[in-house]
Amino acid sequence: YTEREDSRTGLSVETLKKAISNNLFYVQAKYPEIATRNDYYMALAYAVRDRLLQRWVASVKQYIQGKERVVSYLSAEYLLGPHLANNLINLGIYKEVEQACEELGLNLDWLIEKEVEPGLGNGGLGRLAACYMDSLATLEVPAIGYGIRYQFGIFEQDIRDGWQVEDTDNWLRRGNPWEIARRELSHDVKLGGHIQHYIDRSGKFCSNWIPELVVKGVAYDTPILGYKVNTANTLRLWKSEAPHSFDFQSFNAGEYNNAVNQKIICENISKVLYPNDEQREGKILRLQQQYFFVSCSLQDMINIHLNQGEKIEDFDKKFAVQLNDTHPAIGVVELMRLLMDEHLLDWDTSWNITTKTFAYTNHTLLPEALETWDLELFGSVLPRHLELIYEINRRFLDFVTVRFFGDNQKISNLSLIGEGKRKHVRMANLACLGSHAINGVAALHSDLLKKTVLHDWYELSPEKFSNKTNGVTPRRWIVLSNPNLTKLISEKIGEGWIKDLEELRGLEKYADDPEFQQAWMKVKLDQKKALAKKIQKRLGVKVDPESMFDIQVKRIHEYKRQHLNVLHVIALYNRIKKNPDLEIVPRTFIFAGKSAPGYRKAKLIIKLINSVGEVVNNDPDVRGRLKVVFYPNYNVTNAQKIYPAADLSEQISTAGKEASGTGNMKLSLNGALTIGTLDGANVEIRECVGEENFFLFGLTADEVAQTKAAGYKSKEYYESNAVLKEAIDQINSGYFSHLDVNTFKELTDSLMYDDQYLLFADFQSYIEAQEKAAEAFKHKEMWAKMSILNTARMGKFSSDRSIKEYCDEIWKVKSVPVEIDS
Ligand code: 26V
Repeated sequence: YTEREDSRTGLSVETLKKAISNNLFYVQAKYPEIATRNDYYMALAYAVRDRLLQRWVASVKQYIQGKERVVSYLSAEYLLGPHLANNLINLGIYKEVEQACEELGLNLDWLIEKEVEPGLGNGGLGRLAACYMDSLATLEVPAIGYGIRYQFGIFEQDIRDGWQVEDTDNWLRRGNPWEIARRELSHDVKLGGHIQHYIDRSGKFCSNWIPELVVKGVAYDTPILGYKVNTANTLRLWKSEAPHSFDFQSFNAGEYNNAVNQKIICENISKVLYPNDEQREGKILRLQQQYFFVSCSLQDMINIHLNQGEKIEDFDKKFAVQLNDTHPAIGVVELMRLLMDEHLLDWDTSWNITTKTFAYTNHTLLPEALETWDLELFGSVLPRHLELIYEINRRFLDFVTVRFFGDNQKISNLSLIGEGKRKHVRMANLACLGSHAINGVAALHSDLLKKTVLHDWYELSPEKFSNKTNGVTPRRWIVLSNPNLTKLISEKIGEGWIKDLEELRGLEKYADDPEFQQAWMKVKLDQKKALAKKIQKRLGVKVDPESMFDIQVKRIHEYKRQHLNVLHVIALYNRIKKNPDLEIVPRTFIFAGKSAPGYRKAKLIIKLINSVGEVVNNDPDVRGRLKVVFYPNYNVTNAQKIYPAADLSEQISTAGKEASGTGNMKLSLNGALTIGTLDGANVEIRECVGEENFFLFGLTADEVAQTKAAGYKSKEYYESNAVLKEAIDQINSGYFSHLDVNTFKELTDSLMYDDQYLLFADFQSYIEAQEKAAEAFKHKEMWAKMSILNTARMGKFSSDRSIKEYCDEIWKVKSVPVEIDS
């Protein structure tokens, strides 16, 4: 051991103690008597960071020397969750740090809870990116994640008078010990302006983009460590700034205000995350964000490649670039521009490199979420790219016209430019054309892509299509969030499952063992007690840990049908009201999730949940047998506390609408049973855990389509189902809204006269499945067995499995173990 290694890399309790104390003094400039909780958090975080840096530098060094292909994951969102505890687990020093803290008179949990999580994503898509970064590092695959360092992440949700209220997420206000600002590493990004065309001396046709504005992107790196390996990959997020040069120009011209304005415009680009998932907003700033981070990232990759002494022609051999939905799809055109305008390659060479580089993952079938940009707006931000898109499209349509001669509908469907009221650029078409591989995120979703939104692309190039079912990282979603379950599992089958989740199958043989069942249910009960405590503290609602914890946590959206769940609550409540002595399985309904700020019906659903809760929770006839809780500000931190406490997992979207879902996986892994439709990954979860361990209900995706085609009238279901009718009438009567009959009108009207997500059609089937769940819950041994089997059979849904499939089938990359020289 050298001295440096000892104090900054050593992993013994003694060394860790010394490191924390040193950091308190030398980083925070404090001594114990005056140190705050945050000072101690920072002191510990920097001690952990030192240990990360050792691995990170070794990883970067190894990659620079090597010739291996690197994965470049382009995503506008990363929903990482808090770093500290995760890094302790992946470093394998949780116990040591716990003890070091104790000996310093500190409580580790208390410090862990101090961390403000980076909420740089909306929901499933951003969280998937985070799980994939974890798995890439754990599988020792060289990878860089590229994205945006939003100054403000997803808003914080508060509930006032039952309504969602948004507050800005100022996550950086106390500093961020997990990032390394690379001030020296930046790229310029042009925006707006016009194009000059000229012919150079050799007779070559050339373009010169004269921008209206140049923005500088500065790299901020966060090391992402794998589980008990030396690999630490890089998450490189770009912050937008004004370039150093221009304020001088304006100053000289005496245009002070102009200079300040320009600076603000530049800084605005990475200021805030757009909070609408699954809802398009044609905002110029959003397009600028997308182009900004994609251009920085591609310039960065080209730099890395050329700095290794490689030829630009070999770019696709160095990088496999994955487009996380269409948000970074402009990268297809940007790479063409960089190769042709900056590196002077010809068209065919450039196009060949581009299509070998990119692959595209689609994350939604909802037509309102498919990104398009108004052509005029697009041209005003990216004039050169619009030219290139015209040329890409011209060549493509020439080809397609021959291939599908006479089928004008198909040809116009495939065009990169959509006509209609206003012309628009279609980002999904651009992503498909510019990629060699296209995938959906669950078997059903990938299938539906081929049949519906991407049907014409499938007919054109069927060989590009595949499925990559999503997965989640067991490190964060079991080891970190459910330590008691982790301990119980490892006592039985060892620790191998943490890196090879299929090993959970070893639990199957204990599913009937009464002792194991009891231990299993004890862990569950303890988690429920912990959550009940939080609920009491946060909301002042007392819930019974022995009751069934019936949980629906996810973004609030009509297609996810939180209001169907509410209708079930009302049905149970009315049953009790009619017969207060009824034997009923006590339930605690827990909801959590954010609504897009401008999505009125989703906000009304939140209000409805809270209004029904207010009535049900306080009605003496209910005698506490039903409780309804809306847990505010659903984020990674809160999710980690909620999943382990779930008995029943609500996965009740309209079949054909949820691309995959990943909360469904986390809940089932933590021993919850699922009540769900045949949608997204539910289909595969049910196949794995066994149909007898899954409460299925509702129309299939095919039946949904048929029902709609046959002229679905929701009102008919309302007329013929007394329980449903009573619930809706009751909402409309003002029963849950202090007699105001208008509060929920927009919501109930849309159900009665439109109901595009078929709540009414699925209502009866849902109620029956809920009855089966209640019946099963009464039989404690049976429930325990089903719960154990759920966990035991969920091995497939590790993100390690997903990432292996991407590596083998799409990216063609291998693992590169990292050596640490000591
Ligand atoms: C779309 C937009 C539109 C413009 C404004 C900002 C914004 C942000 C995100 C999105 C895409 C949402 C798509 C998404 O999150 N899909 C989810 O992806 C999960 C991971 O594959 C999957 O499990 C969920 O089923 C799917 O809804």
